[in-house]
Amino acid sequence: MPPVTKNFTISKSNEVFKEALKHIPGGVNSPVRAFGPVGGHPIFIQSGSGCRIRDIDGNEYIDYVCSWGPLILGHNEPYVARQIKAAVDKGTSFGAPTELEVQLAKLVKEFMPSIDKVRMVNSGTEATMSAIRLARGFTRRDLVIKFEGCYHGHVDGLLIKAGSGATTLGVPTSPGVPQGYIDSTIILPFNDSNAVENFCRERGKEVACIILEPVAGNMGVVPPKPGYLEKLREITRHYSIVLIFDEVMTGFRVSPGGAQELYGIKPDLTTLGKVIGGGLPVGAYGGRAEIMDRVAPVGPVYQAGTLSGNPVAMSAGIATLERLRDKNIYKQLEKKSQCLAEGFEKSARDAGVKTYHTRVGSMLCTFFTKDTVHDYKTATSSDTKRYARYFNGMLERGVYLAPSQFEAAFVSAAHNDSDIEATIEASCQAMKDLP
Ligand code: KE4
Repeated sequence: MPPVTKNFTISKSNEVFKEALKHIPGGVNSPVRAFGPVGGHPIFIQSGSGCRIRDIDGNEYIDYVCSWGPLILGHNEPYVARQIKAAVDKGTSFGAPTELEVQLAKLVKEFMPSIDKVRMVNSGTEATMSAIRLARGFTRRDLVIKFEGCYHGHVDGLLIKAGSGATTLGVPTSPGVPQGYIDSTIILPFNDSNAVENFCRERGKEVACIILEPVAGNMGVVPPKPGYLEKLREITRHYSIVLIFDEVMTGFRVSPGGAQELYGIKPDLTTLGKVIGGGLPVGAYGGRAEIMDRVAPVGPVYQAGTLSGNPVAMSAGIATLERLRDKNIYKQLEKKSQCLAEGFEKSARDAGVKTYHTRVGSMLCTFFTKDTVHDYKTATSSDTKRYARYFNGMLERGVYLAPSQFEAAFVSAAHNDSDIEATIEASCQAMKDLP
């Protein structure tokens, strides 16, 4: 790994960014890509292959964003790419069912036995929005409990004390959310089952669902405390509240069967995204047949989508999950992710930088704080300016991390040992360079 890429320049990216600003709000199609919080401008990517991406200035980076999680197999994985191309040759969309949708549905059920039936949509946001409407329709209750710092996409009722870009940009509760939504969304601290118990003791019978990221990945990575998920399952059973695991990020990521497999908890509904589409736009929600059979056309809860189950996107998802049947992939991911996390931790310690490190499977985070991080309050105690300097130090050394302290780094099957070593070396130098 070169100490710092000598002629590191992003002049072409800056030029295109200026042009983009004229046509697209903030020059980006998703705020968290904007680089604002890390003090720069977004770099425009030309191509990706394996674990590396190249920008339009010709700089190459080892990529730990991996499209924010979908690319667990890496960029342009040959089998996935072949299947996408073959699907395109047969036509891109029919607005009618194809066998591919049935194939992907069966694969999802194979990985996640808690899912009796599953509906494909086009994003994680659509999945969580639909799951909440379904939970409300099924229980005929209005209240939704979510947790501070968890992010479930830009659903009106959930953009309250939300994580990811909402926190990064300092607007965890978005303007434009009607008071009615705010009143029916109860925000509680993550990892605090007493808070849930106390609320439900008073109003449990009004609560339609509890939705959470079983491993929070949008305030940085914050694992559930031992017993936390079990307690939520117990409380939701007691009050007949629908328990929704938002596994858009953790699904097929922290283990083949996601967090529900890793922690042995069976939610009532699961929302999925990212990996399920293998880099193409796919979301899904699924769970107990008794609940899912309330979805139109078989039930009254309406949800629809022009491109839901799109054959090209289905092909990408099927190819990805077929490859993920090889459990050795997860063994390798665990080994490489552990090595990387230990390397990050050592690089900070050797440089005398106060950090706190978390990891679940191949999603990990370095918090620039001396606190132990277990919820939104401790996560946001991090020094985001220090993270920004570290981010840029890594970028100039050819390592592409999330341009926000409140995101996860993802390892893919395409990262090999030398990539991990090079990343750790870059981290040692970037940490030493921190003022
Ligand atoms: P999408 O609508 O972006 O496909 O999924 C929304 C979503 C739902 N649930 C969880 C747990 C999620 O992490 C997400 C989206 N994650 C962010 C990154 N933390 C997507 C990146 C972005 O917003 O550009």
